[in-house]
Amino acid sequence: MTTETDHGVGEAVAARIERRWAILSIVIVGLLVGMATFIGIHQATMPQGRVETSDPRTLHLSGEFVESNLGSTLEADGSVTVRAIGQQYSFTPQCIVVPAETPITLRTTSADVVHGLLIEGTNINTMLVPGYVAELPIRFKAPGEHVMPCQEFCGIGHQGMWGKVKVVDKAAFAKLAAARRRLTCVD
Ligand SMILES: [Cu+2]
Repeated sequence: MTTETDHGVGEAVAARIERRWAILSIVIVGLLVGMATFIGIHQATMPQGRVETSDPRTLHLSGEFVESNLGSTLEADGSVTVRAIGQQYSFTPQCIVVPAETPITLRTTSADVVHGLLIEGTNINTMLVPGYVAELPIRFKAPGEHVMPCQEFCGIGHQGMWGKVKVVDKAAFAKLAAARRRLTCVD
């Protein structure tokens, strides 16, 4: 049987535990708010690790994104660099040719508005922002074809903005690369 005093003691214990939990939850909320504030301020005040810019107004005149420099290149170390641009409403080159089982660096930018670049069946998915270079590493396991749609609404012709990636056998690519400096699969 509980007495009056027992009841009072129990109530005091319950109140103390309740207060402790209340303080703990306030501390947790405070900690999270503090973390979010710190991360937000830190990100806003620190420069990003690596930002590469390009001038969309002179893209076609000079620099690495001039038309004659677009497409795939076999580098001296055996890797491949692909340069492409997005513009309303196509990619240049329209069809990218790359070798399988090879480290590939994709370097892209936009000549006008924001576009998106997605290679179906891979984790390649980036935005092409005018003024900035988007660089991504890719590696294809096997030869095949992948569609490459623009995944960012970029205007009235957006739904027609598609490209293609053709992955060929490593030896076949080397043969193509021996004949031409910049490769594409556009006939
Ligand atoms: Cu687009």
